[in-house]
Amino acid sequence: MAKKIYFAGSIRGGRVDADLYQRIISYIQRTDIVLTEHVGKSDLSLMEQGRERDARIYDQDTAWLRESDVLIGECTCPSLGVGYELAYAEVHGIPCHIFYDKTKTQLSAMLTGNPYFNIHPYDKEEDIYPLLDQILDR
Ligand code: 6K6
Repeated sequence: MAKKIYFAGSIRGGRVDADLYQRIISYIQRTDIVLTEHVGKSDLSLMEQGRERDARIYDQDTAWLRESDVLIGECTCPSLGVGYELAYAEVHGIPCHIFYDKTKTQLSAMLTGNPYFNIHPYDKEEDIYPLLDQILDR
C-alpha cells in the first residue's frame, strides 16, 4: 500500500534548494503519496500570511504530520519550521529520515545527537535516491 510521506524542506528559511526538493518529491511520488508537495513548488509565497492564515498552515501541517507514515526532511538549508516539524514528529512517534549535503553544511547537534532520527549525510544528490528506495521498501 502507498505510504503517506511528510516531506519537510525550508520555506521561509530560504529557497536555495527548492529544485532539489521538487526532484525528491517527484521521485517519492512514483510509488507513494507526498502530503506536502507544495514544499517543492517554485512559486509559493514566502511572506508571513498574518497570524490567522499562518494558524491555518500550522493546523493543516500538524494534522498531516500526525497522519503520515514517515517524515523525510532535506535539511541542508536550515529552517526553524523543519526543526519544529522534526520535534513534533518525534513526539508523535513518526519515523524521521533526515538528509543533508555534508559538503555544504553541518547539521545541528540537536538532530545528530538524537538517536531517534535516522540521519543520512550525502556527498552528491545521486546518493539520495537509493536510500529513498530503502526507506520506501521498494
Ligand atoms: C502556500 C503554498 C505553499 O506554501 C504556502 C504557505 N506556507 C506554508 N504552507 C505549508 N507549509 C508550510 C508553509 N510554510 C512553512 N511550512 C512548513 O514548514 C512546511 O511543511 C516546511 O517543511 C516547513 C518550512 O518551515 P520554514 O520555517 O522554513 O518556513
